[in-house]
Amino acid sequence: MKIKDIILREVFDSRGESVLEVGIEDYLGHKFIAQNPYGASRGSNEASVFSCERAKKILNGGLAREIIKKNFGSVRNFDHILFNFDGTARKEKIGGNLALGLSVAFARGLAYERGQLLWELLNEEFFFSRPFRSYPLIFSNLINGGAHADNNLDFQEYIVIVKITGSVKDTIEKLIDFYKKLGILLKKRFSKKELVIGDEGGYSLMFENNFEPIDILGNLIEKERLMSKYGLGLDAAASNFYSNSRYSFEGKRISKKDLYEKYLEYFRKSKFLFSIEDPFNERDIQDFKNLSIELSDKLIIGDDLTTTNSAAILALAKEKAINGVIIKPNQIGSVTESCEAIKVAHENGVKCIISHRSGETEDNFIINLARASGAEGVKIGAPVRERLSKFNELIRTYN
Ligand code: 2PG
Ligand code: MG
Repeated sequence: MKIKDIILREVFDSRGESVLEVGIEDYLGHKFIAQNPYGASRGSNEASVFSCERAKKILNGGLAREIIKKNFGSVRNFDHILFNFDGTARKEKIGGNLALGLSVAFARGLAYERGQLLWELLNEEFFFSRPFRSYPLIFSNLINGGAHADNNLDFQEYIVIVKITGSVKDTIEKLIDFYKKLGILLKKRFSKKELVIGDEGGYSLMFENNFEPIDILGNLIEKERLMSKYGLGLDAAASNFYSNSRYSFEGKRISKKDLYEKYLEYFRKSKFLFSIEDPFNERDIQDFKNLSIELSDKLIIGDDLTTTNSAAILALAKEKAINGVIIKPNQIGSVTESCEAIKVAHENGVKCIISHRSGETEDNFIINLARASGAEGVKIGAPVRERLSKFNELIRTYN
């Protein structure tokens, strides 16, 4: 694909924060757009994020010259221009949001030129045209806490993990129904007329303690007779309630040992709890390892811990600190590196959950990445408002 022009725009995400939109134009006048999401709780090793103004300066200061009027035959070739121009681990020279925007927009253009769907192009180039037939599990965050809500929950996300059975559309319809029933139940339980919604569409209320949402969700799963299709997961995002070697938990400052005991208690008490993401501060690898040994039949997932970085995923997989990983393309800043991260994870027995961010855009690239790579999960928030766009893309992409 030969690129005629690059257009950068400042647009807004689901939280009203400014995000960069990248457009690429070919010589026939077709435009291919990418918008990157942004996260409220970010791992410290994530790719850097620049303002639109700064991205424009970088583009005009030499990067555009490397791209415009040039012909690129693969996403990898295109991305290598970005890597060579940047040369830093966290895209500190060009910004992860500019890099990923260019990379995704280019992939869209190349797919169009070849008459392929985006996921087909990615599957062919990065996953050896392996025909993945399985559906991903849907990780849908129905109760929000931590940095995503204004309530007393220390954990960031209470997630239902849904198996797709029958059609994708029917599965989503049932999930929407479950989400609405949860709303009715919470209104009654807390005597509220209206419910506050957190960053990812989940309900945000003052609960009795950090376990109560798990209990409420578990009871609803049983009431709705969804035991064979629904599980539960937590994203503790524990770096956010960690400081000076202690965790702030239900108003107390507790040790990692106490937190570890809490997790064991929760997994014992809830027969539906199946996964936990970032259970400890992102630097405390030994604690991830201990939990992985103790809960060997559960999914212990890295996110802030791994930041979609192949080397980190490999090291943590080898240490058996995780058996699941969150893949967020904007944490690393290119399509090629996101695909590499998935490949490394899969080669080392780690399951991949391709994830949205708390500040989302209309861009549905992540669903295509999941389909292309045979990812085991997609994490896309509650089935409501702007998050529905990802659910709709699931219907389009997997049917
Ligand atoms: C997470 C994400 C998405 P954020 O921590 O997993 O749910 O949140 O985008 O704020 O990092
Ligand atoms: Mg997370």
